[in-house]
Amino acid sequence: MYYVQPMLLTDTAEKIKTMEIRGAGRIARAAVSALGAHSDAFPTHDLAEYRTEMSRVAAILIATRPTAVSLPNAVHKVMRSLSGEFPSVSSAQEEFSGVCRSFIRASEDAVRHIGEVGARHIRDGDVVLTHCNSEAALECLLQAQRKGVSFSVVATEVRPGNQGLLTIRVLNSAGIPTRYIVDSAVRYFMKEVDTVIVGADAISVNGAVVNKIGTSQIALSAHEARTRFLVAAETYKFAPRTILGEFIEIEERDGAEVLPDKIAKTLPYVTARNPVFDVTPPEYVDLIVTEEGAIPPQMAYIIIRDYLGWEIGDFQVRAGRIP
Ligand code: RUB
Repeated sequence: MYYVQPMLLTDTAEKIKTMEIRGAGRIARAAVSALGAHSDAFPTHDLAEYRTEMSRVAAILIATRPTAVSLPNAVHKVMRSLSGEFPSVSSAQEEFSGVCRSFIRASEDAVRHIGEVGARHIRDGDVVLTHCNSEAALECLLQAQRKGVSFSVVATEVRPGNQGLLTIRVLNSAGIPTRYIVDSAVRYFMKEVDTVIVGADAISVNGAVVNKIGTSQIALSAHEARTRFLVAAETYKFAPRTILGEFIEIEERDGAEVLPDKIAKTLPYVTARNPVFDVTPPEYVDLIVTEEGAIPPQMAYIIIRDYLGWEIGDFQVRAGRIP
C-alpha cells in the first residue's frame, strides 16, 4: 500500500525525535495534526485496512519520545474515536478529523486558561524564575505582562539544548525585563526570586513532576530559600499509567549533545551522560496550575480520575488494533 502523503507523518515523527518540534504541548498537537492529515489522505475503502494503518502510524508517533506523556495521552484520546462502528471509511475519516481538530483547539485553550490562572500568582515587583521553554509557563508570564503587572524574569540557559534562548526571545519580544543565566547560577540568584514557574512533561499520580533536566535542582534550591514553586501543566500531562504502578521513562539522549565526539574520542575513560528530564518530588511543588484551576500536587490522582479517565494510556496502540 502506498500513501498520498507518505512523508507528512514520518516527517513529523522525525522532527519530534530530533527535537525540531519540542515541548510537551507542541509535540502532542503536532502528533494529532499529523494523524489527522494521514487519515484524510489514506487511500482505501476498506475499514479494517484503514484501522490497521492508523494504529500502525499512531505507534510510530508514540515511539518518538518516551517521556512527554502528553504524546501518548493525545494519540490515545483521538484514536479512541475510531473504536466505534462506521458505515464507511469516509465517515470514520470525517469523525476522526473533527476529533483531531477539537483536540488541538482544546489544547490551545488549555494553555490560555493556565495563563489566566498563573498570571494571578505574579505581582508587581516580583522576580520570576523559569527553566527551559514551556509555552504553558510562558503564557502565565505573558498574561501577567498584558494585565500591566510589572515584574522581571530570570531565565536559565538550559544545557545542552539551549531552550533558554527560545524563552528569552519570547520574553524580549513582549518587553519583559529578563536576566539570562547559566543553569549552575540558579542558587546564586534564588534569594532574589519570588516565584519559580516551570512547565511539565509528565506528572505522576503522587504529584511528582517530570520536566527538563535541572528542574529538580531548581526546586530544591527554591525549597531551601522558601521560594514558591509553581508548575504550569495541562491536565493531559498527568500520567494515568502511574496509577498502575508504571514509572515514567526518563529519556536519555546521545552523549554527543553534551560532549562532542571529536573531544570524546580523545578521552577514552570518559562517558558523557545526557538524561534530558528529571523528577521533582511533590514536597517541593506548591501548586500545579492546570486549565481546571490551580491544585496542590497531592490532587494529581483526582485529575487523572476525573479529567483523564482511567482508561487513557491503559492500553497500547499496536499495529492492527485500535484501542
Ligand atoms: C521541554 C520541557 C518543557 C515541557 C513543557 O523539553 O521540558 O518544560 O515540555 O513545555 P524538550 P510546554 O525541549 O526536551 O522537549 O509547556 O510547552 O508543553
